[in-house]
Amino acid sequence: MKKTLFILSILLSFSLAQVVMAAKTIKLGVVTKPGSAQNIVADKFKELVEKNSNGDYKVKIFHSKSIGNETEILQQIQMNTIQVGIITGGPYDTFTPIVRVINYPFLFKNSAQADTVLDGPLGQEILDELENAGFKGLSFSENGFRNLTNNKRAIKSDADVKGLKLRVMASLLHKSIWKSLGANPTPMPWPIYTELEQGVIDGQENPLWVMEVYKFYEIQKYMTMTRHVYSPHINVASMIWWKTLSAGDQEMIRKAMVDASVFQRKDNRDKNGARMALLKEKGMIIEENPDLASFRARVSGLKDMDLFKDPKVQTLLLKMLEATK
Ligand code: EAX
Repeated sequence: MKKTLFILSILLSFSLAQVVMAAKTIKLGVVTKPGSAQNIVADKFKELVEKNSNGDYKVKIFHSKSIGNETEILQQIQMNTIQVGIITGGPYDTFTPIVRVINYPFLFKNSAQADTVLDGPLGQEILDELENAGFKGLSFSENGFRNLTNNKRAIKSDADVKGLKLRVMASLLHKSIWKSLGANPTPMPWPIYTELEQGVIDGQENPLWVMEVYKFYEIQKYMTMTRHVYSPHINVASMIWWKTLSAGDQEMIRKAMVDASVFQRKDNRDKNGARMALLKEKGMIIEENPDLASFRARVSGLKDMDLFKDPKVQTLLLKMLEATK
């Protein structure tokens, strides 16, 4: 009897320990592959959380679409099967329409302005708003300013865009931007190498690091520095999970994500010079000074579209436009 009790108690404490350990594993989802902007944030976050919690928490990173595309990762975060995500701004569009505001074309003039606005009260309004969709908004890191690449022709002004088959993110705003510019946009989840290679689409738009890390220089001849949208990542936690954490753990985790974001933004920007050099060396034909006024003129009506009709969204957009004048 004593022996049975002894064995039982050992078994019990073992399984209890497992429950405790399992509860402390943070599953983190990104759609992109190691070396990508999202993964650099994820790696830093993992390092900081594991260090600052003295090993209480482990972060397990799921990348390269191993748990689905960005929309699917967001759905899993809502259900708390995944706790944390580093997700591009675009796909939030259907979950929390107010996020559209930061993807507005030609909104931010430069990185410093994007930091000031997103780290300030307007960025906080967006993070807070995410709670209504089941996400605890933690911070913004960056994909960066998006540029157009294609395989058809050099693009200098809006007229050259006409009829291009372009892949866009799962975002109604992104689709509307490219429709307004005369392209033929098709929403597709990431990644898109095969579609570009096979000519299902003529082009795509993304920040410089993507052309390097995903080797788009192998399959895209032309790039135009349009910088049409500043594309942040919005880093979130599952609201269901968040509510179970102590205030101390919440703050440790939030701070780790903020620090990882600040680290990654600088890292990304520091590398852009070398990336341009690499892409030229690989033979891409790069238009560095396109006629951006012609692009701007085409998208200027977007703020009056249905996408921004909701009074809350409209109000924030106007504040954003004012703050970035
Ligand atoms: O970072 O889907 C996209 O175009 C995103 O920019 C993607 O996450 C690459």
